[in-house]
Amino acid sequence: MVYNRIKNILPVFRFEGSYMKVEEMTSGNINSTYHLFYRGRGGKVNHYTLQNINNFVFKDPKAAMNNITVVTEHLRESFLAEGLDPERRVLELIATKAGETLHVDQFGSYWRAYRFIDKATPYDEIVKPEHFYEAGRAFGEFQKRLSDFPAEMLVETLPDFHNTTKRFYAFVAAVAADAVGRVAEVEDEIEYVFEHRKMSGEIVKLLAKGELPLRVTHNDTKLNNVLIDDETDKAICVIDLDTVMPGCALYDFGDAIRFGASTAAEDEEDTSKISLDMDLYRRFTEGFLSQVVGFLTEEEILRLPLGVKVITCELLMRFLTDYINGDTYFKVNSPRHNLIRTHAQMALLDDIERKYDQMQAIVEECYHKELARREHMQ
Ligand code: GN1
Ligand code: MG
Repeated sequence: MVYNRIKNILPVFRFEGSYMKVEEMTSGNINSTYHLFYRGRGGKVNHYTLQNINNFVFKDPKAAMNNITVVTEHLRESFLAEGLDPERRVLELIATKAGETLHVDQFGSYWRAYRFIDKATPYDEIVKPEHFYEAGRAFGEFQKRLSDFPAEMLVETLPDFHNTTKRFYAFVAAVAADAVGRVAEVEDEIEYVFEHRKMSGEIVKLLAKGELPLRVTHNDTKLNNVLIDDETDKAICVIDLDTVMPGCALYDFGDAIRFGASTAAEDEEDTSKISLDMDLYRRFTEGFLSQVVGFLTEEEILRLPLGVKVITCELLMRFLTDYINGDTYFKVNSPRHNLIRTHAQMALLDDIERKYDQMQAIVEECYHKELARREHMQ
């Protein structure tokens, strides 16, 4: 039972009221997340999020928590400076009774808690197209609010997270090791990765040459990492802040499109259902550009479509690497899950390549519209 997994952890945190129930939230691929309900004063229900941090992935959970603390403080201040209430806009950590943001249990497992933002939904897929404009606006705004954040205050919790060149080498090493004997059955997929090798390293090269800048970015911009208010249908809060680190704006744009503008789930088995929805692509682009024009360089903006291609290839490599390694990183619901995810990314990447010129044209068009809109406002 879910309750048994967390019952010893509950008394550790400063949750207010009496425990009512717990629901497991299943959409994340890394951490385990629980929604807690407490009966507070006057019968009011207090909601909390409790998370078990995957410390196979996050080797230094303390550093990750320190990053989250300073980033959420910065965001809170930035909202307050504009007279906006941060309560539903920024994640708020709940401390332990000892005053810590992190609890280590008797098994050496790491736990943290947030105030749960209720009446808002992290969607796994698009149900209303306007939500995707909102997601674009929210992720763009997130980068904008962190554009004056001192990056040196952040520890790189997952070094080289989007370094696709190193991801490629890790993939090659996995193939060479063939730890669980799966290589023979994925020869075509391996060849596909080799065919895309050059393209996958393009952003890394541009960063190294200084043609793209490093910025503080979210690095995991899946649609379900932004909360949409149930009443207003507006994006209110960007969540899942473990990967906030110095990164590249193109990856945040790219990963959001990869996940949210695909016509099917990241693990859809029927690849004939998978394509890039250009209406959704345009909506996200409009939302994103409504925020980032002004602080991203023109070069970054015009190169945003490259982020979509590269990040889709990155995830393809990561899923395939994990399949070859015997599913040690991502949560899987069957032994084929990572292979299914790999095939889905291959189908999506094929479609992205077919539509690439169109994607580029849309970014240019939206950029010029946004510039014109701003000029008009002055
Ligand atoms: C993981 O935990 P979740 O589901 O938000 C992963 C992302 C991948 C994503 C693929 C720390 O994110 O990088 O894009 O799965 N997070 C980490 O679904 O590796
Ligand atoms: Mg995550």
